[in-house]
Amino acid sequence: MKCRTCGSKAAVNMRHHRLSLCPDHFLKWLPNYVQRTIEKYRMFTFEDQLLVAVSGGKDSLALWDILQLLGYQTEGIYIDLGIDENLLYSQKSKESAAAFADSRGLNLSVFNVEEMQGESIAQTAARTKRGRNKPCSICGLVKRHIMNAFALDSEFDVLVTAHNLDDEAAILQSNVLDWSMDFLSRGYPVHPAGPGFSRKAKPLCRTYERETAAYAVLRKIDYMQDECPFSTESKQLYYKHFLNQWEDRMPGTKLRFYNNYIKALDNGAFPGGQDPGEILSENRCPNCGQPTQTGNLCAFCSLYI
Ligand code: Q46
Ligand code: ZN
Ligand code: ZN
Repeated sequence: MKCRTCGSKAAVNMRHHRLSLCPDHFLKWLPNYVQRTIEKYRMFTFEDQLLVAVSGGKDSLALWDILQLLGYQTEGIYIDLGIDENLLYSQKSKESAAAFADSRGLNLSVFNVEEMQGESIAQTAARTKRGRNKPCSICGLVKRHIMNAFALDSEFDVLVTAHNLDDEAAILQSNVLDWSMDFLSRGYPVHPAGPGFSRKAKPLCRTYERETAAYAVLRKIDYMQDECPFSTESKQLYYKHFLNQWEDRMPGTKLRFYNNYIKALDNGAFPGGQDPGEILSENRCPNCGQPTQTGNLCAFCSLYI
């Protein structure tokens, strides 16, 4: 297999794009592809201050690297979830994120959930009804709340997350199987800012996970390779498994599934959903001030009060 651009030996074969590239040309191609995605969905501009959510894994570090190369103004946020039983998952991933930031002279703000809330994610999951057997649901809620609050307080223009195409296709698959019209109506990869909510964007929404992995390896990024021990309990993994089988038989399945969904969204196929950034209610959570539909405690504060 040869590089389409220079004819030398290809290192990455992307059957979904009918494109094979050598390391040098792949490392040029992916940032350009991400830039085209940013422009296509009008995610942000070079004037915006971006806050990049980093986990220490391949996707978020590859994304931070790409945004820097493209010339965007970025800082990082890392949330220490305290998932350290057996694997020292949080400790090791924090070290990867911090080493990456240090090596490039970038700012990384670190938040420790246990220090802030008095207990780790695993402890909250074990104590609360909402989290029992579902630490990921607690974890997602806590991460979103802390990142959103920091992005607003520090006046970042956009909170950027590293969800890739495999993540987005799996979420979409789950929402389609449930016909969750509410979620389906707000699956766009960029969400406008609203009262109490930061603008959010997902520049890797059309990038396959194996592309970010190849990029991280070829760029010699020292990322955290272990998976969170709770990830095996996530439904997403199950959907990813099936999507991978379809992709194998029919290259491009995930990309078509996602792109055509976004086209359907643009054509008004899933109306009526309310973006969290568009909660126009005057009601505020009495503890943290975040907008809520009812004026009672928000979902995050309810976990701890
Ligand atoms: S960190 Fe948190 Fe993930 Fe671990 S507990 Fe689940 S959501 S799997 S991205
Ligand atoms: Zn080449
Ligand atoms: Zn609250």
